[in-house]
Amino acid sequence: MKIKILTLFPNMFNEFIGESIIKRAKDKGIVEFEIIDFRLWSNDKHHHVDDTPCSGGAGMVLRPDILIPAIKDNSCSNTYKILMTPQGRLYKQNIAEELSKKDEIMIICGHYEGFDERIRDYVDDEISIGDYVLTGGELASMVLSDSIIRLLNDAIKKESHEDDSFQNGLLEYPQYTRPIEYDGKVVPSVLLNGNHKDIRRWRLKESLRKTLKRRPDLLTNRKYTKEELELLDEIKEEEDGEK
Ligand code: 6GU
Repeated sequence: MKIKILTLFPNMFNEFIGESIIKRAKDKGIVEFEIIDFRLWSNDKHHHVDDTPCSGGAGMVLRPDILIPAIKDNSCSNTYKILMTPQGRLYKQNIAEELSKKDEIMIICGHYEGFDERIRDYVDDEISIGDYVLTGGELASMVLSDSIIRLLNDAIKKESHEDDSFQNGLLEYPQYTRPIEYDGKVVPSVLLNGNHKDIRRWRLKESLRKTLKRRPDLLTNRKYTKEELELLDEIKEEEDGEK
């Protein structure tokens, strides 16, 4: 997959693409990055990219006559163009999965107060990473890239994302490692007895328990399996027993 990023702050990406799983994916040829400084599309003396809002108001607005040519010059019919904006659709794991199937994406990072509304007509998608305001789309574009790259074949071991939180619509089950006992707290015995059927059922149950407690909103439209319904009953009985 190719990821093109349009930004005014290309240096912000140096560490991001030079470390860890992202670097490994790049070295293995799973992903290719192109970081594009769209200030190069400004041809006035001071390389201005923004201007004051028409009819007044605070802040500066990114100019369409710079960003739109930069988008056009760096994309082809195959490029899925995404504008990072707090006004976009809210980013979720299912969108990461959708985007991970594309051959080429372009992520456009706005900065300052906003961009000229006409830019919207030149992109395929608008994405926000949450209900808060960032100073620019750069961090958000890294969030997108990271979550997409880890889904690409061979970027990480398949099993390590099959059980991820959200991948099956539930939060991930509790994880433990050695030592078996620490500060009087012990690893649940079911995880030590090597019975894979029991372990799988325990993990599903604890995923359900955690999701129910912390993120009940994730369960609103869930189509439960028969096993999940049984486990939910068990959880309810256990909680009632504790009261
Ligand atoms: Cl994509 N951009 C900015 N500037 N702020 C945000 C955002 C994006 N997503 C959430 N807040």
